[in-house]
Amino acid sequence: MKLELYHSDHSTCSQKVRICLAEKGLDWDSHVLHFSSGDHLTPEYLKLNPNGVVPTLVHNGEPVIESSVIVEYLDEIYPEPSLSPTDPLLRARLRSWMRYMEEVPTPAVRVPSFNKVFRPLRYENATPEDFEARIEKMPLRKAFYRRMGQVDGFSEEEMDNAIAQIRQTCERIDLAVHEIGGPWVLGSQYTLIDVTLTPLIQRMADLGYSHIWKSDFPTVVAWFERIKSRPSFDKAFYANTNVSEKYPQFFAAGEAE
Ligand SMILES: N[C@@H](CCC(=O)N[C@@H](CS)C(=O)NCC(=O)O)C(=O)O
Repeated sequence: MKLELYHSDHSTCSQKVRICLAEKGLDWDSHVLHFSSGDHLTPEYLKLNPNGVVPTLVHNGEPVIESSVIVEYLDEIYPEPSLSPTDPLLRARLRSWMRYMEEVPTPAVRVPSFNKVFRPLRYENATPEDFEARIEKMPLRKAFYRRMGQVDGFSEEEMDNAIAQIRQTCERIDLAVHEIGGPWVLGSQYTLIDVTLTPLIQRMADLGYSHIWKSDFPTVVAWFERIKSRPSFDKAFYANTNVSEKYPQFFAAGEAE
């Protein structure tokens, strides 16, 4: 059984898979891709992942793409320790949470991430022609990058909307942990939704937005402390996986957490 992961140190979708691999205690071969060098858009990589994004898991030579699909696949082929409930109703709740996580907080987190770090890092010094040529090569997200723009970044309205979506996510985590009694989102079992929400909350903390949950949602604060005390957290967030650490030039002193 050979597992290879094509990933990026600071990509939240890659971090979701690294946490899952760590929770399962699995060994895997690492292939780190660098977006600024276009590693994710080479013909060889596009054969593995036609979407031109990370992560991609290769299991015994077979590629599996999409971070949520990858963590579910890992949970099926390595069922112990299990990261999904057995009860059908709880399984339905897990799937609903996974859809919500993909539809709401995952795209929301990209907006402040690109405004603060990735747009200035990757595109500020490119010529407009180079920016356009790089976007044209992307199988997905052409519209996302054009909406961002090379110079202006996402609008204030998009930023406000993204922050409201993260706030709603925290409200729902708070409600779930509070009502069901925790300690995890679905109750007593730590599951794939705790795994996949972790890098999103961590990125927001890293960008300096932890006040969103610290001001109103003490249950989220306590849930995230429990998350961070699991050994899988430090394994997935090794050195330089937080953007404030890797790209300190975009942060004021004490801004990130
Ligand atoms: N739905 C995909 C999204 C993957 C994705 O967006 N990955 C980002 C990093 S988190 C990426 O590769 N971005 C490349 C780029 O922006 O050019 C998944 O969950 O695997």
